[in-house]
Amino acid sequence: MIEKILVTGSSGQIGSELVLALRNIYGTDNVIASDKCAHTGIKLADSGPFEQLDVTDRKHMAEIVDKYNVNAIVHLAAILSAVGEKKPMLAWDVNINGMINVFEIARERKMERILVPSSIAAFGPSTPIINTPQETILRPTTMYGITKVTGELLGDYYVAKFGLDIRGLRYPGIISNETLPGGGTTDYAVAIYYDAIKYGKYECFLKEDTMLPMMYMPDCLKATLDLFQADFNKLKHHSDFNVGAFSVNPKMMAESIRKFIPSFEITYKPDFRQEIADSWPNSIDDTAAREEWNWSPSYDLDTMTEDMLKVIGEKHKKGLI
Ligand code: NAD
Ligand code: AKB
Repeated sequence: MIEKILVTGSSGQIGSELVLALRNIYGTDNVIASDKCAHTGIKLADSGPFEQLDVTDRKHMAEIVDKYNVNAIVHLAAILSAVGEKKPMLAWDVNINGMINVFEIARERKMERILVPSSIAAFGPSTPIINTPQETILRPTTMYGITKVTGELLGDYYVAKFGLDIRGLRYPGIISNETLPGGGTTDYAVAIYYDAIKYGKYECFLKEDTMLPMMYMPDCLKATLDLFQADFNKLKHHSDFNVGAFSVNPKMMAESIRKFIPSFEITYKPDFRQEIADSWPNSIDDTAAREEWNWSPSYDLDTMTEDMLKVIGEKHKKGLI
């Protein structure tokens, strides 16, 4: 039975919302948030246990695990694609050594469950780009992607070799309005909404026709919690589930915003992130997730746009952004 969950990287885009969702299910005191950064990034009213933890420090991670009798870990701490290309050794160190620390501590203590996200970054230019299959070519050209493929393989190794319960899903670009993204290639899809509200215009760092799979945060939380709670005996895959919601390019996103802000303007100035985006799929086949744990998204582009503009608009009116 899951009793105490440690969440690493909890101050980030996903962790700051996932911790609250986990606390709603498992109880505030049973979900220990942790991040290298001292600030929690979590709404104060809902705050619970928080520990400052650098995941590359295995001794400190083990001390925190033992202090709280942690028996499950959701491992979110990572360096994402754009920062990873600027600092590849940092990406290797945090993503690989952080992950092996989690797996080894879990193995030594025979933990109940581990969840580690992978990404569409596990794919590369030689992967089929339309409706990318579950089982396919994994030859990424970014350091971030290399660490994600390694994580998937390591996760499956620990399942097969040590019988650990490890689960993971290949998130597409995640779009949200609580915490800003932490240095990825899909970050434009969040920035565009903030700039639409604040300035009525946006300069995009990707070309207008760069099609990528994306997902709104409520669906990301749903996918993560559904997989975390799925019956292990029904899973044929473990660390590498494709999950999709919708595919979009910057031009389509601008058109969606114009349905609510007709005067919105977009310009394009592609930078180094274009090459990263061009190496990733356009769309994802998530049949395995649908069959093995009933995955099904709720939001499409326009329903997400309406909600994003509403929430960010309210923040702007209150002077919070
Ligand atoms: P993020 O960059 O917003 O947050 C990551 C957090 O990790 C940050 O709060 C950072 O302070 C922390 N961190 C960095 N180095 C650390 C270290 N050494 N020790 C402890 N903490 C450290 O990332 P996110 O978007 O929340 O991503 C969470 C997970 O989901 C990652 O594994 C990421 O690869 C994956 N993912 C995210 C997306 C997305 O679009 N957000 C898409 C695919 C996969
Ligand atoms: C990034 O752009 O690096 C992330 C991801 C898709 O993994 N959002």
